[in-house]
Amino acid sequence: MSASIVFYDIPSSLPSGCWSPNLWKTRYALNFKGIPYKTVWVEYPDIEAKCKEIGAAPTSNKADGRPHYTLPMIHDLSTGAIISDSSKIAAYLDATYPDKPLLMPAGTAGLHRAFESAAQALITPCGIFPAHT
Ligand SMILES: N[C@@H](CCC(=O)N[C@@H](CS)C(=O)NCC(=O)O)C(=O)O
Repeated sequence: MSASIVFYDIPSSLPSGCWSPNLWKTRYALNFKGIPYKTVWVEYPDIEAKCKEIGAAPTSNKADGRPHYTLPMIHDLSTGAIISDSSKIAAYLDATYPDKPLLMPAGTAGLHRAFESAAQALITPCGIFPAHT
């Protein structure tokens, strides 16, 4: 089956190529659902330019109000949808491909949001994600 989804990931020198937990969430989601995809590797400093190039929306705003563009991002060539943010991508994949195994079974969206919020609150003070400039 040919890939109808383009998955934008950040490269590394690791054997797997990928390194970021945020990006792994989407790679895992695509693999779990069995949706064929093609990876396009985007170096960290090129993320904003690539997102703007393909017309992706920013995922948040920086402290000074400028738009903040992040990966993961997918471009679904069969629908034209361009989605950023691993949670939104997971919700999109379940809504668009409900015949594949569900990432968030019915009635569990709140549980997933609560888990993500709690995990983020624990991880952020560790300094893993410094404030962006
Ligand atoms: N909550 C977001 C976090 C996305 C995120 O922070 N991505 C980082 C890579 S791990 C990024 O693209 N940062 C680009 C930048 O800050 O310029 C998600 O899960 O997608």
